[in-house]
Amino acid sequence: MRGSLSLGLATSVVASIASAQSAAVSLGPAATTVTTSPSAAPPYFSGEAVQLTDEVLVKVAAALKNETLSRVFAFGATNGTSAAVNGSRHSCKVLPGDAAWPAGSTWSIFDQLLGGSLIKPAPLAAYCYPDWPQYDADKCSDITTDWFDGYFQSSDPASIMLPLYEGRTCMPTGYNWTTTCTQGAYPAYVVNASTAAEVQLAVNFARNQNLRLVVKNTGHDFNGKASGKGALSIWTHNLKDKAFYPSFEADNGYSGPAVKLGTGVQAYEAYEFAKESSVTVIGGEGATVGVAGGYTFGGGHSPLSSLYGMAADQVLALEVVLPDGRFITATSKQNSDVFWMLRGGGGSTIGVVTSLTVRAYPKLPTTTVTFNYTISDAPSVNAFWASIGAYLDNFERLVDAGSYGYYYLGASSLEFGTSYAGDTDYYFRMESLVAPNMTIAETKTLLQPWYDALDALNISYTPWYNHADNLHVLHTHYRKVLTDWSSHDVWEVAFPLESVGSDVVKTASRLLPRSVFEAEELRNQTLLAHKDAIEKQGLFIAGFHITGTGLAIEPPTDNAVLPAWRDALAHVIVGSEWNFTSSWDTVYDWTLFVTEWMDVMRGIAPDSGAYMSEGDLLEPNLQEAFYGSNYPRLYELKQQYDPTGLFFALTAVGAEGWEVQTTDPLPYSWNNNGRLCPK
Ligand SMILES: Cc1cc2nc3c(=O)[nH]c(=O)nc-3n(C[C@H](O)[C@H](O)[C@H](O)COP(=O)(O)OP(=O)(O)OC[C@H]3O[C@@H](n4cnc5c(N)ncnc54)[C@H](O)[C@@H]3O)c2cc1C
Ligand SMILES: *[C@@H]1O[C@H](CO)[C@@H](O)[C@H](O)[C@H]1NC(C)=O
Ligand SMILES: *[C@@H]1O[C@H](CO)[C@@H](O)[C@H](O)[C@H]1NC(C)=O
Ligand SMILES: *[C@@H]1O[C@H](CO)[C@@H](O)[C@H](O)[C@H]1NC(C)=O
Ligand SMILES: *[C@@H]1O[C@H](CO)[C@@H](O)[C@H](O)[C@H]1NC(C)=O
Ligand SMILES: *[C@@H]1O[C@H](CO)[C@@H](O)[C@H](O)[C@H]1NC(C)=O
Ligand SMILES: *[C@@H]1O[C@H](CO)[C@@H](O)[C@H](O)[C@H]1NC(C)=O
Ligand SMILES: *[C@@H]1O[C@H](CO)[C@@H](O)[C@H](O)[C@H]1NC(C)=O
Ligand SMILES: *[C@@H]1O[C@H](CO)[C@@H](O)[C@H](O)[C@H]1NC(C)=O
Ligand SMILES: *[C@@H]1O[C@H](CO)[C@@H](O)[C@H](O)[C@H]1NC(C)=O
Ligand SMILES: CC(=O)N[C@H]1CO[C@H](CO)[C@@H](O)[C@@H]1O
Repeated sequence: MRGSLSLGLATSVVASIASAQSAAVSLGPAATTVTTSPSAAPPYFSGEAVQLTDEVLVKVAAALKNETLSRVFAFGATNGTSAAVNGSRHSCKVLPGDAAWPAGSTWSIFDQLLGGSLIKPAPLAAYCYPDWPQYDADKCSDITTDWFDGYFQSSDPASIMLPLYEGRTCMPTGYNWTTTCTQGAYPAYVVNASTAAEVQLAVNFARNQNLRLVVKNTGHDFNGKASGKGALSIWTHNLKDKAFYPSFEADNGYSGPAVKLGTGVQAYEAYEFAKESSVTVIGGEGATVGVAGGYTFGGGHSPLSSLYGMAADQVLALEVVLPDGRFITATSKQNSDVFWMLRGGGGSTIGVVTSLTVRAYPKLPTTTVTFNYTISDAPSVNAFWASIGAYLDNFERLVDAGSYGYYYLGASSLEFGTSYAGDTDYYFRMESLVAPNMTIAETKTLLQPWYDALDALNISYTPWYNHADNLHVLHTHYRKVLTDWSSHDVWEVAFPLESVGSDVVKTASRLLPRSVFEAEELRNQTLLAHKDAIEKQGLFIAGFHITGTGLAIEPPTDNAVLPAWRDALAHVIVGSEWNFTSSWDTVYDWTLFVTEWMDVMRGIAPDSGAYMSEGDLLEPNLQEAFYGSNYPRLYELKQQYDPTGLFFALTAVGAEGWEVQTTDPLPYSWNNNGRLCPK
């Protein structure tokens, strides 16, 4: 909707505003450029210096000459005052078509105050449907080809990586189970944010108009948390600034190298930047994940976690737009409760983060190992399963040496997923074992006891080793255009791009603590659980040997990371799968099935928990499993800072007070395709 702009974004204040009700006149962006810098945090990025203030809103009001309309953009009552809490009443969020839905002229004024960054998104696959104005057979063919590519999905304003949770309402040709395409839980409007002011304005507008608000960064969330029917979405993808500080003094006493990242920075970009700066930053294995977004807020596990801990442990400062619309800096000394909550308590809770500053580590030489074998590489089914037991027997040693392993187990294929009950083509794949700070020779020594066990079982396997002087990246994605393979960064060889965009998978997960691996009986039960899932149930497993307490770093005690991470040696994701033509009945059955089957893992580790960012929407006692002993404080802060319930996402803090009145034949809150109402 750019084009109605009369003033550029650089303009410092709303100026030359005539009556907004007269159609011929355009407003400028409602923003001022501040010249101050936050204290104890790096300077604002240029977009962060462009802010919405009381003074700006006074000018907006003067231009609008309409008290009612001006109030639509006003800041909320200051957080945490009891008056605000007492004054708030939760009610259903409005949907397009409701009498209370903002008029077209109001959306237009909103767009002008944003400087033209409002988008009315169509589902990405609308190109495939003749009844949509977007219909275009060539583009349909392109998006069908690219559908499972995380780069492609993350660059769309509204699309999410797990369309099951928007209601699978508009799948591309070949992956569609109906002949129709509808908006589903893709948002009604998207703010393509490039300044703090735009985020503040969107927060105020959504709160004052009682709209459902979502924040989409990349859309990777396992439960589709970046979607919502009829929502206004804040799209943070283009907040891509980066800065390196060789020696940064943080409020928590840390002194050393740090990197400041706009929240839209994805893992591959953070790694490239770290490599250029000759440092290491902590991020996940998925190249397109929002490393400065939901990933870090939910805790964030990394191939370096067994050495340096969780991503949330690395954060030194945050810039945040709170639910009342105010833009603040959060550190261990300023707004420390916001700082605590956003390091492990999850995204979509008490604000929209525009950037974070994280500690950086020296360049680290690293070895990776990849190998696989199938049932045909084993002399017998028993030998195959004994080999999996041999891996579990080595978990404690492997983690205690600072290594990380990402494995797949299933039937039918070497691919992630694709298991069906009855298939017997069992496979094990060590997608990537990462041995930071080790040579290939040291890594072989570390793995020798495991190899000895595989050899004794006559399993045939061929490990592929890579070593580089740094962990970072030029990702697989660039393989298409790169011809020079001499610089073997670990990431590009060890972490092929994972496929996204599927609506045929449902997962659940469990963290297994050290005590499980120290007791032979529990280790045996863990092996039997793996075996049962694959052999009998038609499930698949994607698991990790990993811990949240790094060898080299004491974890901070003042963040909201799920405590179960600290003592974990394994994070095991179990999934069920159906196919592109499956009915809702099938989806229902398999969705519930994996939740129920997970009782086996819950029974093995009853006092542990599950990782909220790769967890089960239907997890029993979800608050305890995902947040542990932090939950009461998280809940209290959520109520204090967000008394009107502006921020909502399935499974997020406070979500249990709401329900999504799903229009699909599923129980409420099984996806985002319905009206959001208080429960
Ligand atoms: C292929 C793949 C690989 C993965 N690999 C890993 C891994 O190695 N380690 C790991 O720990 N996890 C991993 N994950 C899980 C990942 O951490 C979560 O999906 C996480 O939610 C992604 O955050 P995002 O910002 O990229 O995604 P989004 O879906 O856009 O956001 C996730 C949640 O955070 C909120 N959010 C995002 N940005 C902001 C912001 N700026 N302010 C406020 N709220 C915000 C969103 O509203 C949403 O609720 C992976 C997921 C996938 C699909
Ligand atoms: C002021 O704005 C409100 C909300 O947009 C609108 O309903 C009302 O008609 C406006 N009043 C005048 C006098 O234009
Ligand atoms: C909040 O409301 C309750 C009940 O109406 C009242 O007892 C209490 O005094 C109010 N608190 C404040 C600070 O206004
Ligand atoms: C998928 O959509 C196409 C139109 O793009 C349609 O021709 C086809 O019948 C649909 N498939 C199913 C199973 O509904
Ligand atoms: C979003 O805004 C950025 C500028 O920040 C611009 O480059 C991009 O084209 C916009 N995207 C869409 C889909 O409008
Ligand atoms: C890496 O190894 C070197 C030499 O063995 C050691 O001095 C250093 O502390 C290690 N670094 C980390 C982060 O473990
Ligand atoms: C492995 O192979 C050797 C030689 O082929 C054989 O003697 C041994 O019994 C086999 N062991 C297992 C566990 O299959
Ligand atoms: C599996 O391992 C074999 C070597 O043992 C290798 O040739 C093959 O490419 C591997 N497959 C995958 C999918 O990595
Ligand atoms: C564990 O399993 C092994 C192999 O099946 C068996 O020999 C052992 O007795 C079991 N241990 C316990 C404590 O159940
Ligand atoms: C999809 O799954 C259904 C059962 O849910 C099955 O009947 C059908 O054959 C499967 N289709 C394909 C293409 O595998
Ligand atoms: C940013 C901000 O206004 N934070 C305040 C929120 O409310 C708490 C408690 O009332 C204050 O301590 C914070 O300073």
